[in-house]
Amino acid sequence: MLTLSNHNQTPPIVLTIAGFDPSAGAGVAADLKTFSAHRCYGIAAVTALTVQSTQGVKSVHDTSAAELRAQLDALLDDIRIAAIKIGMLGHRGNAVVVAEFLDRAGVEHVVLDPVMKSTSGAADLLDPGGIKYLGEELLKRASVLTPNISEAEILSGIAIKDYASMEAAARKIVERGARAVVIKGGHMEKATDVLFDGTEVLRFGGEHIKSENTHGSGCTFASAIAAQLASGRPLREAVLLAKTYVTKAIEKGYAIGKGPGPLDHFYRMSQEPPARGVHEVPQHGMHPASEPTTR
Ligand code: PXL
Repeated sequence: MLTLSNHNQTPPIVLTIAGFDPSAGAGVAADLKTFSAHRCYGIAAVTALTVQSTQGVKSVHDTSAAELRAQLDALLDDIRIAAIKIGMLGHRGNAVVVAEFLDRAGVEHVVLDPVMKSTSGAADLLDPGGIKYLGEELLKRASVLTPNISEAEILSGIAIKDYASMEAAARKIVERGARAVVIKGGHMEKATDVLFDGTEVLRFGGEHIKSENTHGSGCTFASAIAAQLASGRPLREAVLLAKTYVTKAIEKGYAIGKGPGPLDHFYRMSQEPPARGVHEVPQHGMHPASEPTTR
């Protein structure tokens, strides 16, 4: 008989508050895969159902503020959350619910990815009232914000053309109340990210990878930072490790449909060959579930 142990260690639990992408490249699905890849347990509250394939977002159906609040409260009542990642919110009502939730939850690590539009630019993933609220209220409740260039321009009011203006925008976003910000330079020439933690500006250089399969890179980066913070790493180290992870996952991304494919969130699993015997025919004495079924 198999005896289950109640003494298995629970990993850090990370909550994503984001939209659902049925093609599983971005949003909640990317976040949960990222948490798993970092040996964290992921839970999710869904802010919107998007209808999309690899070919783009076709429509967006926001969760109501009351339904989002109910999801969050049910989780908070039950589970100890080590870190929170916030992505697509959809509308102002959801942004307000999340701010109130953060005040109640008292979770130390909060990564806010201020998602506004889909990368193709075709779909609005946050309404104008939500953008205003995020910039005035929600950002004050986050440990770190992870805007891309155009989101950083909107949040700072500064046009970004080079590293000097990127740094100025980072400083402005902290001045507006964020504790820290990392502006993603993925669309700049050298893919350099700029981190300002209120004390020091740090640049994280990167290789610009020529890849079609980049859908969900932003979600993955923010989620990797959340997982690293949940695992006890300080912010600078968490950002550096997340950048390394997302770069490699992009490099290993693959096509699944007609449009841009997802990242390989589990590239680390294929780095080492499986132990001998793992994939062989079950032998006597193995767990009954691994016995072949005969039909
Ligand atoms: O990458 C931004 C993003 C976030 N969340 C969801 C999305 C997208 C882009 O398509 O669909 C659910």
